[in-house]
Amino acid sequence: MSSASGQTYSARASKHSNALVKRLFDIAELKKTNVTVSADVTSTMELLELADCLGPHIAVIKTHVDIVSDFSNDTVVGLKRLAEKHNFLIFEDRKFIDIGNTVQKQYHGGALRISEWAHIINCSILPGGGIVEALAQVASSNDFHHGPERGLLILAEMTSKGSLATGAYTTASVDYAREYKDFVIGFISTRALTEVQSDVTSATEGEDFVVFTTGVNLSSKGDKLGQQYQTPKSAIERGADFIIAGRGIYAASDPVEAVKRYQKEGWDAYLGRVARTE
Ligand code: 5BU
Repeated sequence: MSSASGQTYSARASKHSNALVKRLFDIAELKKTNVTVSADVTSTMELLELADCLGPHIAVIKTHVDIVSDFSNDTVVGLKRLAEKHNFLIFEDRKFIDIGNTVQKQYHGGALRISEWAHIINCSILPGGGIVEALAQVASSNDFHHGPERGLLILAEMTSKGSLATGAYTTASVDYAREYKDFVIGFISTRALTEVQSDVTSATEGEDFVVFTTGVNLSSKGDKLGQQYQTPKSAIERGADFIIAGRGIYAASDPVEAVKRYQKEGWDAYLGRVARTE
């Protein structure tokens, strides 16, 4: 596990050079939560209701706005208002995966205008480093200074059965993160990756990429379409800094009671990890 993983969120915030990561760690520490809820609901009303009732217990809301059937400016205005009210960040799980010229248009244009409201986005590095460069150009463009602070997570591993995001692909994800470390804030992965051995790059002093782990569920081992789950505790012990849970929270009979359980289990596991490293 990386040395950063053993430190508190506030220690990491105080040393980190990226303003968005500082803010993320500050939110975690202030609200005592490392939960990202994956709000995979299909209407604006459901999305905003979830964001409002779960807001006090989460650090980040993860969206798939392309599944929201009535997506409009109201969706964005509502989400931004609730992000301010409850102090959480917005992560659009769009998984960009195309040539640079196309992803630039997908990131800042179209019906979704993701760069105007999402703090965090993610991409696969299957197309090569050009995708990261292209997204970074949009994020730093003068045209978008009115938007939020922005950062990218590289999709380094996937939780679905038979995933091909392994081995050389995962190692290349770490290489690209290091190459574009001003814009890449971390990884979507099932574990900490800083000790991945690469022939191309090596960790720099104080390297601190944030690990978001999907496929987290307290009561299920997986679904019928290949999703594979681990518990919040296991995810944090393997190096997750933020646990991402969807159906385990929003499909529970009482989502607020559920998010509190994920919050407690995730936070206790984080405290345990930090205590073991002291
Ligand atoms: P679930 O309901 O907790 O299974 O939802 C998981 C969410 O995380 C869902 O939005 C997926 O699109 C997302 N996800 C994932 O499950 N596994 C991955 O490897 C990646 C994303 Br990347």
